[in-house]
Amino acid sequence: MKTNTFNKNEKETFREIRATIEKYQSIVILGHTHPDGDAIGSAQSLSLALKKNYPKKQIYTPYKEKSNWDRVLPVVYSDITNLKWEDSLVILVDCHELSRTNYGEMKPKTMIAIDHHQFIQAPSFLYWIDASRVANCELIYEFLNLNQWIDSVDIASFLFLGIFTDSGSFRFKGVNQRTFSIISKLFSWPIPYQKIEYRENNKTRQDIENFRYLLDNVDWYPQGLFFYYKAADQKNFPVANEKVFTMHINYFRKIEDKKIWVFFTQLKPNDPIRVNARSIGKYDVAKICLQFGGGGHQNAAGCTLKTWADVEQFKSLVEKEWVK
Ligand SMILES: [Mn+2]
Repeated sequence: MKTNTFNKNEKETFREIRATIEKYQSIVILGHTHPDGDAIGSAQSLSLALKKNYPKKQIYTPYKEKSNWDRVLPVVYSDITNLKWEDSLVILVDCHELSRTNYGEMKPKTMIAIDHHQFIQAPSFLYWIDASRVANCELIYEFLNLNQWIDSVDIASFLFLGIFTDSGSFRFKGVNQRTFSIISKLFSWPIPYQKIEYRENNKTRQDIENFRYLLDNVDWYPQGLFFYYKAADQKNFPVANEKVFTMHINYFRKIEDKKIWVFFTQLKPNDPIRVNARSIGKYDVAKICLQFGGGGHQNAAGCTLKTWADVEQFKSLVEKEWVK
């Protein structure tokens, strides 16, 4: 069992991480694809701290997707025209495999991972992975705090962003005394938390229409529910991406006492089927997603399936899990 303290091993790992950073002139910080508040917050806060403390190093935070969070906080989308991957250190944040980023084909010289997602196989490079943390920004906080690098409102705000969003506004499993102790320290800076909260919960009329479609098409069971969106559904209700549905996935947390709920989304014929699974308490969806090459957390995980026959197989595992 993990305790609520930042232990000696963690300190050692973070010293090693810092020593590795010091060896490299060019550093690329990458989060996972479809970056959320935690992936953005982790990369941006770390980047700000490294830029300030190592002004001669080149620190890159490249993205292939824009984030809505740039309306609230100063997200830097780095130009990587002159970046030489083969000479660079890549720091993976909020993920621990290069294939989870938008730069999977690159060949960096070295990699480090700081993550809070579960894994089956540990990375072959230096890493700190702690699945007991509700947000990766808690780990980035520990690293920056150990080095006394939290020295601006922007760094504090990006760290807050990750913890606030990944914890579902401090509601999810993994929120504890340590979380609030970190938040309390971050609040010594004038964090624009109301702007962050507004952006997190702001919805457009289209979002509500998408939610209506979702509710109309849910397959309800006593222990949970499934939602399917197939390529053929584009005719009746066209959508650009799976996010239009998954943004509403946490709504089902408190419907009766559903244990597990899963969205299956396929946008075009023959496209892979994206799986987004959520659960409460002891019901473990990461375990199932890991079997299909995906991953995540006990109560929030995802993977990709090739066919609707795989979906049936996935569902049968869910139906075993929710009666346990
Ligand atoms: Mn995260």
